Amino acid sequence: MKKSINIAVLLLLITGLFSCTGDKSKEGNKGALASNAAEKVYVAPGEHDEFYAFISGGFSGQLSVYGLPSGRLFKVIPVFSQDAEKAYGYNEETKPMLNTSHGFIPWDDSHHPDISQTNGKLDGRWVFINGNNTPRIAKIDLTTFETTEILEIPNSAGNHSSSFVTENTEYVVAGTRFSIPIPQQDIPINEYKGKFKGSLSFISVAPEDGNMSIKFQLMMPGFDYDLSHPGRGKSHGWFFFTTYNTEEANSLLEVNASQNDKDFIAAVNWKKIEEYVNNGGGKMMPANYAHNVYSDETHSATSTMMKEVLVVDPSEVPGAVYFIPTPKSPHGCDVDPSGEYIVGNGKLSADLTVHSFTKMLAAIENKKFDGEAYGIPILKFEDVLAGTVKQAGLGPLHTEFDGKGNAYTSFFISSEVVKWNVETREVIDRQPSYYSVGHVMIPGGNSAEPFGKYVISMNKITKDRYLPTGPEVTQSAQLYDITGEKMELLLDFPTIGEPHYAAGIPAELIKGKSKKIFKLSENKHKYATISNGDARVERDGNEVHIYMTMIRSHFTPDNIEGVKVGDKVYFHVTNHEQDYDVPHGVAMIGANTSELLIMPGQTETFVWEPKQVGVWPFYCTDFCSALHQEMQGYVRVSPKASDIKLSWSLGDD
Ligand code: K7E
Ligand code: CUA
Repeated sequence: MKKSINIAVLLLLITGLFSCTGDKSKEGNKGALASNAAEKVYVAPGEHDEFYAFISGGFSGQLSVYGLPSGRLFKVIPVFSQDAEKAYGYNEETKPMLNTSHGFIPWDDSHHPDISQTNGKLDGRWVFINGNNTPRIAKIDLTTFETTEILEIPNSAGNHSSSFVTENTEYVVAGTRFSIPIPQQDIPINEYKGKFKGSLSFISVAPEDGNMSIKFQLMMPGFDYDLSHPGRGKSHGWFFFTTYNTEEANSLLEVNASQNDKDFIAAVNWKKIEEYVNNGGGKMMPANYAHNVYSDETHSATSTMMKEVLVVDPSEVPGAVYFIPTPKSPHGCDVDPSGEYIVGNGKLSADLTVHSFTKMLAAIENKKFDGEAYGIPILKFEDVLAGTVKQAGLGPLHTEFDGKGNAYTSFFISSEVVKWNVETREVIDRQPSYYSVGHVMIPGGNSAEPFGKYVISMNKITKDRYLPTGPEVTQSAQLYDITGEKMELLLDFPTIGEPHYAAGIPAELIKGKSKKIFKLSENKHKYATISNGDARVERDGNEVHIYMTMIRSHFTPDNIEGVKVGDKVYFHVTNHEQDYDVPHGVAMIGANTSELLIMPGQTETFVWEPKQVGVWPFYCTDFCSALHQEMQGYVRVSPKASDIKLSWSLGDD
């Protein structure tokens, strides 16, 4: 008896040990732990996720919306790139959104979404995101999840230290990555040093409607401005920017911009500059940049070219800008929820540098400077330093906070997320990421009140994590539970484009405000057809305007004659449905554009230039009812010289 008990205990121990070592060797993604993790990310069919995550689409130029913890993709919001699925940038209404001083630019590289705030807390009204390539800032309305405003940034190039908001969304900030001649001019590249400048733009956001306009641009020395974050709480009124290439090299930066042991974090007292500007400071400079606004009333965008911008020379505003030396080409620049600590992650450093806002103010007060750069005082490293996190990992990039006194830093080279205590700067935990993490994100992590339940890492490389799909494999995010002392990896999920930063928010804060339909009675589109009796076709020279309506399951009209080869045919189509989730689509054979996907109560337009005589069909592209396949029509196209009169009909009328 005694013997058999011992054997049973031994068996238990052995199996226990086996499962334990088994778990370790497979990084805890199999067996009992996996089912525990599965439970934590499982959102039962019909149930809702706890958080929305807005993940940048990187080189797709878009913004994707995921649910957390499930990792389910809800929507890809077109921002800077044309999207045939939603007709964004293809229909006449949204083409102006992609207008710039370089003309129609149908693509960009989007990196950093940030959600609007009130009193340092997420308010869930808008998401802002930057376009790096042709510098732009976009605003997405969180009642419709649609891009409603895009502002081009003049005097900027590689708009990377963007788009971060101050604690009452007073400003969304956009900083240039590349310095350039300002104004642009034809000069030798090797005259970079001293002649090129970097601009930091402060874009005011109107409290009621969110309208963006550039309040001022700060003309900074010719460094590269990499990332930025606002002060908050005690440091509200300040903004911090990491710089690299303080060497001001213009070639082989890999070597030439890694000479200085320390670059800078630029600390900008924007309140001081705001005051200076409000009192008439700064200079108006000629410029040319697009301001594009979409209206939910007219369902159309307009593009206006702006002709000047207010620029400020920081050396003319004493006390407005200081440089804080920060080791080794810092990338991330992150401020903790209290506003006291500014973390600079030197890409080439093993240690993390944590600066103290209080010490910075004291050093400024005592005028303890270590020289200046282009008239901007340089503080002493030791005077501002709160401390370092020693040997935390390799290749630190970005830091996010959980609101419970902990920070989470991503390490690109050692491919891990490291948790450390903000006050003591001791490392608490480290978990591998698969592989080579860029940003990390905690919902509300860039606010005074983070929701420290999950962190997601956004990874650059996936290799063996998914089924192979040829040479190009998906980018990926990973979800970790951070409610305990140790982080726990719960889930991998693929992302669109290259995910850089993301912004997360509790679903409760926005889901109740989500728009369900557009009221037909409030449709102010110039070409809307509100009543079926007004459906018609009009000719104006070689332009033909079709005023069409759609409802389950027909178009009015659906037979059109009298169109000729060489005409420019505008389909202005209004969806008469007033029920949630009943869009109709419309597509025309041979149209050199995308389909339209029209929401209830909305009007959209596409242009068709028929090139061949015949009778050509159009149809609804969205399976809208049992008789969706019957939702179709014809346009008769006659020769150019034909005298067939315009006519239109539906059924027998
Ligand atoms: Cu580190 Cu563009 Cu924020 Cu990517 S950036 S990772
Ligand atoms: Cu309307 Cu299908």
